[in-house]
Order: sequence, then structure tokens, then C-alpha cells
Amino acid sequence: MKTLKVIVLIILAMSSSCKGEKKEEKNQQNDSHSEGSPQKKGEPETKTLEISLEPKSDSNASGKIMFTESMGLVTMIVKINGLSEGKHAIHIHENADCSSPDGKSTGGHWNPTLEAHGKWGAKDGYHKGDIGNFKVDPNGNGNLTFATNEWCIGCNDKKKNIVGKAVIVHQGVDDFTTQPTGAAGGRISCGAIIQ
Ligand SMILES: [Cu+2]
Ligand SMILES: [Zn+2]
Repeated sequence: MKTLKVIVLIILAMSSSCKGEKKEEKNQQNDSHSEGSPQKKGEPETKTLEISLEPKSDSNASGKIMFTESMGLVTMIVKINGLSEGKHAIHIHENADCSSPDGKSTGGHWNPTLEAHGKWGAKDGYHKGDIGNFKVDPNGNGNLTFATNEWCIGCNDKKKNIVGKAVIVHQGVDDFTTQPTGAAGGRISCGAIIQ
């Protein structure tokens, strides 16, 4: 009888340890599976938002902007005409309100992270709206493509969401130094970022 008991115990111990091993294997498989594909959750979604730029401060500067978000990257494509030749500043300002003739109803630069004004990516800080400058040709046409993973279109992160803000194009150039505006001069074109 004793030996039978021992044998039964050994069998029980072996089977339970076997189960244990199997469980561990399963868990490991699950772990490696989830580690390997954290970005494959759901379908890759693309969001788009097109807005118009309207003339401000008695300018003729108008245009279109297409925002696209895909895989966490927001791309902004700007096409604008009716500007003076040379460089012009372009920013995102804090309010989607282009109602005033001088564009000042949009408020200051969009700055949800409370940093200093600066060149995009600068070590000493920059506003989330500090897109920078773009070139305008002798015919008054300007194009700009800008892409960043620091924005989103309509997400819940207030430090990233560009919806509810406005794009402003300036008469002058952003010097990336003057606080808090970059001394870019008057606001000659405005587009509210609204879905
Ligand atoms: Cu500005
Ligand atoms: Zn700024």
C-alpha cells in the first residue's frame, strides 16, 4: 500500500508540474505576442481635415491647408497665394476664431506645454504652434509641407490636439528669438482648424 501511495503521489506531482510548465509556456507566448505587436491594434486609421486660409489685415493672402494623420504622424500641406515674395512666418495660434480683421481674435501662439517661443525642436523650448517660416515665390505663391508626431487631429491629449486652434500666416519673418511672438509682424491670413 505504501509504495502505491508513493507512486500515486509521484504521478500527481508530475502531472501538476507538467500543467505548471504548460501554463508558463502559454504565458510566455502571450507576453512575446503582445510585446511584438503593440502598434498593430486595429486598422491603421487615417484622419484628414481641410481648412481655408482667408485674407486678414487688408491682404490678399488666401489658401488651403490639408492636415492628415496616419500612424501617429500629422502632416500639414499648405498652399497659399497673394503674398509678397520672400519668407513669411506661419504658426498655430490658440483660438479657432478668425473673426477680427487683424486676426488677433486667434490669440497668441498655441503653447500647451508652457515653453518659450523658438525654432521647432529647439533645446531651449518651442511652442507646439511654432511651425516656422516658408518661402514665397515672385508670383506670390508659397508651399509648405510640415510633419510631426507632436500633434493629433481631434484626440483627447490637450498637448497634441490642433482642433480648436487656428493657423496664422504673418507679413514678416519669425526670428525664433523674440518672446513670445518671434516678431513676425502683422497677421495677413487666418484659418480656423475646425472639423
Ligand atoms: Cu503667429
Ligand atoms: Zn511661438
